[in-house]
Amino acid sequence: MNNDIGVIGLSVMGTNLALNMADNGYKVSVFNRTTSVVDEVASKYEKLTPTYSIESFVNSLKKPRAVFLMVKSGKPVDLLIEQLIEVLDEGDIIIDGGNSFYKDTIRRDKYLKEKGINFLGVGVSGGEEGARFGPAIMPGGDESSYGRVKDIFENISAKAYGEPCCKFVSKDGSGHYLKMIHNGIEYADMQMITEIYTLLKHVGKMDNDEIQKVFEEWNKGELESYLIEITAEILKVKTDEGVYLLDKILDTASQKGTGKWVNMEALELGIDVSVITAAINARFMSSIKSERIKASNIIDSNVNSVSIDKEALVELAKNSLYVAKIVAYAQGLKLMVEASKKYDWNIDLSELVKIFRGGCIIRARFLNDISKAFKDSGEVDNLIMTEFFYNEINSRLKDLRKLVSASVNEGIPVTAMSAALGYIDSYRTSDSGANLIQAQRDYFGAHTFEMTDKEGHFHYDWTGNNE
Ligand code: NBP
Repeated sequence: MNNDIGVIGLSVMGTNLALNMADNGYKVSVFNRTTSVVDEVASKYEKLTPTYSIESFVNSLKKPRAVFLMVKSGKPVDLLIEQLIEVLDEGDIIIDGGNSFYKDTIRRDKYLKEKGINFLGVGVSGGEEGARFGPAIMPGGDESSYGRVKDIFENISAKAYGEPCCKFVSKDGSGHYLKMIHNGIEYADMQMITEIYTLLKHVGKMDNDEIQKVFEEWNKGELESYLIEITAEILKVKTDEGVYLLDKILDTASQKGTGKWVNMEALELGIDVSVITAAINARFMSSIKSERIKASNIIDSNVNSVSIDKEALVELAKNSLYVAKIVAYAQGLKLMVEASKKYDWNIDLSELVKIFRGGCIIRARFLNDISKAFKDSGEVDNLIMTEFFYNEINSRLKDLRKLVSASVNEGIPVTAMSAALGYIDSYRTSDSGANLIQAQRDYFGAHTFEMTDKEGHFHYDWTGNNE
């Protein structure tokens, strides 16, 4: 047998990716640790080649072999790599398409290089549907090995504006890093939409039907995105009893690891990703429902009621969401830029953001503007410093301010939107209060301070106790 590629891991993602590859004319071998799953898949889908051992799987592939792992991240990937090393030949390629932590990918890349095996760490986004009909793909690793699978990846990926949503990122862990950034932005986007929904409901006193129409309308303009689209869809659904399903769903949201990784990384690199952090914290808060119920009976809301006309509120919400969304993307992408400097990835963001235009959860019309803004601006420190986006922010920042202030007065938590406003205000402050922090540090720890009118580091005897 001389199959083009093999997929190990036949859960939701692996099976659908294998079928997507087969639909695109590739001959695909499949294997799964629990072999009854291979039987199930083989009985349903004749176009896949079932195999029942790692050896027969590997022998079914043409050389250099391309082995695509789509298994649970962490230990399973390392265990499979160990088994594969035994049976693969020099020059063969192992591809990890799961949600691996990028530091594991860097480690595995180095380890496999020593063994003569090539490795690609590939971010895949789009869930089950994306995997089956076109995901966004973020390949990282050895570029010449990528050449072996480039056509397969581009053909199975989503297409947007005539281009595949798949572009080579850079070496070692860069593809998984970009996927992690994608997930961080996804958390932020979901939270901000949720805050707007809550505001329209509680401050605007709008019912689901009215809110649904707002999101549907927004999806025709600059806010057009997958998450706005599905929100409009969700708001339509009624149960058999005729009540909105959304109103019956418990307000507790869980999470997996990638959001947490973004925060850990941001702390390590000293980058402010406050909107993403707020989104993750909001999920933590959501999960302590019983504590929240207790608190709601004890702590008064002390609101200052605000009266805003419904139409005006919708307009404020639209402009605010747009500005806050810019900040969320700016923060995530800034982290990517800093990581690129640290790991010498030399990435081109104007190209890489195009990956997100289709197939993935954060796909949005304004990614075209982001790509163009980076291209037009050359080297910029931050997305919000590109001419297109600072003009957009300047024309709508007042609305974000009004919306956040209305929410604060009404006692509605809009922690992600507030974080976006706080970020812009911090970023545009040329003269902050950090002089006091320098002074405090010097006071209690003799950490010294720098001055506005002199070069060097100084210490002052604040208490008069030092000799
Ligand atoms: P899961 O993440 O649930 O993993 C299940 C697969 O891992 C099964 O095929 C299972 O084999 C295999 N596996 C495990 Br668990 N331990 C193994 C081991 N020690 N050796 C070999 N195989 C082992 O599947 P998924 O939801 O399809 O996701 C696959 C990857 O894609 C994950 O990294 C996930 O984070 C990522 N991802 C998922 C989505 C999504 O929407 N689900 C989206 C994007 C990325 P078994 O049948 O023998 O237990």
